[in-house]
Amino acid sequence: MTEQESYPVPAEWAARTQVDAAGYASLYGRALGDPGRFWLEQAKRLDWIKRPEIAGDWSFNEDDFRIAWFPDGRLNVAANCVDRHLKTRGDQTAIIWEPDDPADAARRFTYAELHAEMGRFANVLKAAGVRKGDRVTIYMPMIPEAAFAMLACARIGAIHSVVFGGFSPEALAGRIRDCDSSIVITADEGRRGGRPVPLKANVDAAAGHAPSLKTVIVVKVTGANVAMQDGRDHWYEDLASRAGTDCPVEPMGAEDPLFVLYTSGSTGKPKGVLHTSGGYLLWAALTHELTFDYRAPSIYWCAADIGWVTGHSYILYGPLANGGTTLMYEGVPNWPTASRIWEVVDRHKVEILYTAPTALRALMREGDAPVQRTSRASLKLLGSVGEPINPEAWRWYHHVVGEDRCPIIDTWWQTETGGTLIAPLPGATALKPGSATLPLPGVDPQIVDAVGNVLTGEAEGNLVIARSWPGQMRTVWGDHARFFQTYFSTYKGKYFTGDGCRRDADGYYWITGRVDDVINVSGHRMGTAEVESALVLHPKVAEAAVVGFPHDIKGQGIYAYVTLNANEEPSDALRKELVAWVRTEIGPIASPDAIQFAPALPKTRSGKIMRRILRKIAEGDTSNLGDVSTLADPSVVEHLVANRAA
Ligand code: 6R9
Repeated sequence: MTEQESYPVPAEWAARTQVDAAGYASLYGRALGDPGRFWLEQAKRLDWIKRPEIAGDWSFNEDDFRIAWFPDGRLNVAANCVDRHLKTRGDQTAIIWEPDDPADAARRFTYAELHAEMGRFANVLKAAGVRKGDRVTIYMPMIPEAAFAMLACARIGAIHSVVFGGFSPEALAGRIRDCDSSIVITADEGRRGGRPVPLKANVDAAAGHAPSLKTVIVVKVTGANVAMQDGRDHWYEDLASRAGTDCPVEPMGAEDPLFVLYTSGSTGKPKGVLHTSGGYLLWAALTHELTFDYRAPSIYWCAADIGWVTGHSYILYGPLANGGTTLMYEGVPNWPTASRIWEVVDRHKVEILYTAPTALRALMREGDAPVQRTSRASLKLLGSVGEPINPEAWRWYHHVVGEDRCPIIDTWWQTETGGTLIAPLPGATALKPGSATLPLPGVDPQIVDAVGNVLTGEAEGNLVIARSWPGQMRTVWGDHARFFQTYFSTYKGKYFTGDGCRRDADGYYWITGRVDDVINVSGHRMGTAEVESALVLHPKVAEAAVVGFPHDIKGQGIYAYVTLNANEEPSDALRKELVAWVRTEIGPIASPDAIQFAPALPKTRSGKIMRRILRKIAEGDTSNLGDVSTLADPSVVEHLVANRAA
């Protein structure tokens, strides 16, 4: 339906872009045509201690399975993100920090200041006994010290494992144990939406279940009175006052690990996704430049948390590798008011804003007025990441937020991919609301059916990537067999993304959601995202989540959880209206069999709807809902169970 709706590249973008449509076609062709040459050429965008002579060395086959990029190269990631800019950009702002409370002052760090802070933190870590290859767990709020700590690890060759500050002590302990880290960097408390987050207390609670933990470094943020255990806990301030700012760079192999990041536990035990140094940094830098047409020192804001891969690649590594100015925001999108994001945009003259559909839908629910009371004149480009963006949210983002002048860059990628794989380029690609559009240079997507036949032309099936790219994860920490098993055993010789996907007549890719979310109704395959998109088009609906449930005649029926806009009341009449609405939007095949009105949906702290729980409730199997501890608000589940649609 939306396939026909296309937004051409605006004239001013076509005129000033670094990569136009012909440029994209040429890059794409060269990257797949002569990858060795293309990638060695691209590698020049980094500063190498020893320049690589080998590009990719990989095989996705079981008998010679390996993934390496630039394996003979040596570099240091932190030196690439900071030191090399000192000569040309020493006085340029590297990081703008916007506090939770708008009444507090923002902070700015130039590249020279960032260099000193990173060096100081690195010396503190060294004095605490951290060596190359050691794992350092970072459990911090969104404060500049989180960035200093990550860069400090990279500088001395330690492997950081950032754990999102919203995770429970139990989840934190599991992640400390899994990578056997002996040190945690945290804060007394975090601040989000005007409320304190008891980070240090959570570390104390985790410590009992994490025997490897020997040292805790605590950054003072709120000054709350926290317990400090003698010999184990140290104030960062005290250690830093004894540390110098000069710290030599550790030369690293391109394939030495940079970080481990645990993927959100929607299914099973979280996996420690491992990324290495050279290929990852190159991919973060290249994709950040291409998808946002980024040119330093443009003010750029990725409103993710550093605890997610989006924060790693697109708050820190990509923008800094490109000599950019990156904004770090401590707070949440809707506090103190629904205008906050736009006020931050105005305050810092943000040109590029990158956020998630879930945040947009929440703000959309509050109407246009909170947006319209702000200027947003500085905005040039709007990005989206994390889930399929439903066309209604896309249009709102484009029309209300961007006033029809900012391209919407919908970036499809995963923790595993290190950076974006499928996305439009603002000066090259016509946009279609809801489509991540076309693959980036070097990315070779294929759509396969259930048994692995490659489907050509217009097609719908499972999304696989047929070749390695530099930013690909290298292993699951401590479990290489699981790495192969999870991603390379389903379709031989290919990386399986776990996502469903459709390619339209123009070759555009439309991610339909995780394939475990695909439902089969009377033999017809349907993306849950498709039904959800239809539901949220209804003027009274704020958000919807759709799952399959066993149905005697159809095989699977459609069960929809619907959150209404503020001030709307659930009723049987509205339920009927929504069923009829979906029938007209998609067709009778998509008619929901059950609609449950839900004041809120169960979401992980990164904003992903936990469908596993929704499926169980829909199936009436509520006796064992499994682990709900990673939910942002576990009480949502009780309400859903009590109000199950019959
Ligand atoms: C970066 C990130 C990965 C999963 C991925 C897919 C979904 C992310 C998307 C998208 C449609 C987009 N996803 N971006 N789906 N369009 N633009 O979110 O990583 O947390 O590992 O999640 O998120 O289902 O497989 P991660």
